[in-house]
Amino acid sequence: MTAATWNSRRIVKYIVIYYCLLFCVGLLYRSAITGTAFYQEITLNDRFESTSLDVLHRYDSVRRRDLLSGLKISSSTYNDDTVNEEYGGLNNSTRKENAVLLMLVRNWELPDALKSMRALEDRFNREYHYDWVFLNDVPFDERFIEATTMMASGRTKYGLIPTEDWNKPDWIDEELFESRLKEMERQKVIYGGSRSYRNMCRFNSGFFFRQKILEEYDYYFRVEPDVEYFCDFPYDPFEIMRSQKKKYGFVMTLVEYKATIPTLWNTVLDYIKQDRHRDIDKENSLYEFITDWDDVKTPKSLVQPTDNYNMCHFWSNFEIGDLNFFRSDEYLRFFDYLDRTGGFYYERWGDAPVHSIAAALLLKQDEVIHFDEISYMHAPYFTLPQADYFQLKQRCICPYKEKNRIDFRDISCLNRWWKDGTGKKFMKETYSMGGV
Ligand SMILES: Nc1nc2c(ncn2[C@@H]2O[C@H](COP(=O)(O)OP(=O)(O)OP(=O)(O)O)[C@@H](O)[C@H]2O)c(=O)[nH]1
Ligand SMILES: [Mg+2]
Repeated sequence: MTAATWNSRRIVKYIVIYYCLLFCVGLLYRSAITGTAFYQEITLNDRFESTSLDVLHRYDSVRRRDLLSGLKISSSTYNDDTVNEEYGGLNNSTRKENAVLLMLVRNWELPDALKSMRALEDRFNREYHYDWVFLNDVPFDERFIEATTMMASGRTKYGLIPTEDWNKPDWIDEELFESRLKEMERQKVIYGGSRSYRNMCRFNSGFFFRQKILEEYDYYFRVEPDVEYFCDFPYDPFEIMRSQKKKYGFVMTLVEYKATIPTLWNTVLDYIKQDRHRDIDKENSLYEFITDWDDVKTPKSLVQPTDNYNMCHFWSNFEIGDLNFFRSDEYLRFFDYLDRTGGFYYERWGDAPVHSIAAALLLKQDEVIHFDEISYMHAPYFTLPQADYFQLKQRCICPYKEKNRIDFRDISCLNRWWKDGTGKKFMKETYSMGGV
């Protein structure tokens, strides 16, 4: 054997040994990793299980599962009882208050109406079975009735709004109205050129509570199509309204577009003047909440103080109210005075500022409630309980970006509510001691 052959054999041998070693080290490394992973998996599983067991019954009392009486009909289920006509409905009801879930809606909004219903049923009503009332300015079609009935856990009723409660009154000057519509459209005021939107706002301001179908109820919860409730309700808000003698409840408060209500406040001031303290008691009402200009994190630049209304209002697409407040002579007098000016048509007064100003003038401070613990989304804004503890306890799922959470945005009036309403005691104390 030549020296060269011997050398090359040796090289081959070393290479083989090198790769064998590499393979063995690889094997050892892999089993070490999987061993650790396996070990980690076991301990993690244990930890998950014990955490899960730990919380399993922690919130039983607040989740009120004990009140669940059977499956609601809108659930996907194999339970034969759900097709039994005796099943569900009022016989099985745990509802306690004389209250109704109320939706003004158009037939073509059915998918969005179902979306809102599904969320409210799942998060609240499936445990209470409150009635649903649907209102429309044209008759509901069969599909709408069928699908909403199946989605509801309580009774469903459908009301056709009389034309005199919906349409523009005869005394509105047609020419003036036309020119205002065009002008507001040109100025790109939101819904500025819409006739039906004006009918809707006037109806929601002065006529919804007069509908025959609502006569039997004391409280209503307004629901719009395409809204969301993404945490469990921690209580029955109707029960809170009755037991705490509340007349108006809200979740969001923000500033209104000035362009939609240029003369509303002056009209309100005229009303206050002629009222001569009959209905309005500025001291004990929420007058301060809507006229206060202190800088409580709502930059003044957002709203020009051309008059002393600070534009704060409760966002009425969510509202829980006492129907008897709206039926009262005080409210009717207020609404009629505004209505006679034609502002619902010549401008585009929304039901939100109208309800809010009425509540602020005619109710006592503690008759309005901020439902702090209820989550809600109406595009583009949402709100949800602040504390992480409540978000967990109420099983919140919030898919939205924090920037659209209204409460701490510049346009929110929540800070003002905390100061001037029945909000946070510390805000009142801080301001009464001379500011922050
Ligand atoms: N029956 C009926 N309902 C209407 C009409 N216009 C609006 N509504 C309902 O009135 C409520 C308010 O209307 P929206 O279109 O949601 O008005 P908004 O909340 O100010 O604006 P967006 O939700 O941003 O469009 C909703 O429940 C609508 O379904 C209408 O012409 N007829
Ligand atoms: Mg809406």
